[in-house]
Amino acid sequence: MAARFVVVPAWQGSGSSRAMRLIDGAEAIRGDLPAAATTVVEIPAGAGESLETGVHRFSSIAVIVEATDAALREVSAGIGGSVDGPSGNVPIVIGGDCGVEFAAVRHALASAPQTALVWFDAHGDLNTPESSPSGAFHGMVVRTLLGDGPPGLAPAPVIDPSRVVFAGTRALDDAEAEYLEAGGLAVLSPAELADPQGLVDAVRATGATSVYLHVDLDVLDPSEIDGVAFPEPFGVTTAQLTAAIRALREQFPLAGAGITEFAPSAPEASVDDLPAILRIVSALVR
Ligand SMILES: [Mn+2]
Repeated sequence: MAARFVVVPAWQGSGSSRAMRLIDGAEAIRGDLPAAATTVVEIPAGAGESLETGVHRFSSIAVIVEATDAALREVSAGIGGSVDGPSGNVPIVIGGDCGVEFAAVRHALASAPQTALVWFDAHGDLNTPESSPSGAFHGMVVRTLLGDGPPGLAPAPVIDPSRVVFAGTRALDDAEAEYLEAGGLAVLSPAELADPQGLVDAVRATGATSVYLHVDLDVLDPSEIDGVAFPEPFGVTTAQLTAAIRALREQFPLAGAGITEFAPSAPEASVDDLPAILRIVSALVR
């Protein structure tokens, strides 16, 4: 597999008052990636306006979606170098907040509609603009991909709920929990990831022929990573996460992947977390 990195230092989708730390996080990861295989997407400097969508900073988010989409098209077309060669590139998106995954998953589904979306995340990101307590787009990404997002962010195609597998998810808003239960979506707790076979079986049961792997770093236990804005206790270890990624990659071709939500308290603080993050990168591309 030829991987190419698309760095999207977006912060406008985050509900954190310290969202701009995500810019430092993206830059810190970028610094350890091979420059010849990395594209950086330019992000609007401004916060943007909601434009009555119910999504905080929607105007900037829409611009970021289009800029990311353009970069992904170039990468998939084989323009520019990659880790292993010039063509057949699989984009690995580096956030930024989880909102960057909307364009990335949409792009993957457009060429590989039989893809399962594995959402390694402490959170469900299943709010609608109406149900969201914060108005932050990063909490609406999966629901937007399922077709219930703000007007103007249309997935093409909509992903079927039976193709979504949540992994390590342990913090849901009430409306998200109701939606999950009513829709029968697959959820594996952190404890259920101790043996990766359960996750492989869950993805196999979707009938998918490829996988998109979303990693919000808050899927990790807070003892494993400092630089996340929304830490949740009782997460997975880095070793469990990378073992799960490798087990999935042995069974399914990778349609795309993303690593999101790295928000170190200061640029120099990123060194503590980068070894774990680079182990995850390595599991995704090697
Ligand atoms: Mn999260």
